[in-house]
Amino acid sequence: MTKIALAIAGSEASGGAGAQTDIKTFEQLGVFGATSLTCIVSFDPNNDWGHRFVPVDPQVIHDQIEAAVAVHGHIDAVKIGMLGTPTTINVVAEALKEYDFDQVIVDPVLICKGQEAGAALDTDNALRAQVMPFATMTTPNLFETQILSGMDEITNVSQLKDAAKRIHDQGVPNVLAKAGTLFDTGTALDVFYDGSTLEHRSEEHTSELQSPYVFYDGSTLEVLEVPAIGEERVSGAGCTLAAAVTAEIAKGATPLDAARTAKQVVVSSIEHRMHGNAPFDCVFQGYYREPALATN
Ligand code: PXL
Repeated sequence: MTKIALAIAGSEASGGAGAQTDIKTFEQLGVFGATSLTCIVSFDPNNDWGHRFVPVDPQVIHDQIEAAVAVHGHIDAVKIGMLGTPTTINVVAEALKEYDFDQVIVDPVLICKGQEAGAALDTDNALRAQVMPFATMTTPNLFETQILSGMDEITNVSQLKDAAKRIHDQGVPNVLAKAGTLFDTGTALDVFYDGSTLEHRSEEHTSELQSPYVFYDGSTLEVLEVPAIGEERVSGAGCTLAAAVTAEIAKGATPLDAARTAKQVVVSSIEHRMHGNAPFDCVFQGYYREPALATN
């Protein structure tokens, strides 16, 4: 039976990020997508592509979640994307309590280009206190990982592992902490941690970069790495990753397998990115094929 994922996320008009990206990613992975829009973002071409941000009325956010649940009866996994304001976080947290979803993947979008850093602090505190307790998995980028873990700096894999553990210890069962390309390793590098004890696999950081590979250091952490593509950061890569994780978990994948697949989806989305007039490109998920389908 077709699985259903609900994105509680912001609209981003260009289609390169936010809820639009979420639904496209769900669809590409064979999962039916529903949405509750939390805010409307439109980049401003006359102001350095800054974000024009309009929050959606809290009651309307609730109504959308109510409608999606009522229509489908059961939601297999929920993805939380950009919430934007403490008021929005409040209503979403209430809904998470009310509907008690089995799987809640939180992409803790703290700050977007064009948003005030001061506003991010309120959002950060509210997100951590009210939404994180419902997360079964979270996918913070490096900045968000630093904020959530409370660490002063994260400049290498060992610190990233430490940060992932700290976020896990705050109560999130599965953590995918993303450095992406920011460690200048020539790879996109993320750390997965679920607190479980896995069997020992390898002492060494082997360098098999054609597919995500497992680096296992005798503890319970896995480093997932794929080759970096291009020099520029591409809009929507983080949304795509979290949405792909959500779709895979909706289909019953383990969080670690979901993370591995999601990295491949992001690779394909970046390879097939859209070039336009903005100084950033937009990911496109439309060319990704699940391995089983790709051979047909
Ligand atoms: O990529 C983060 C993000 C998430 N959600 C919305 C956005 C953005 C970045 O632009 O606009 C709605």
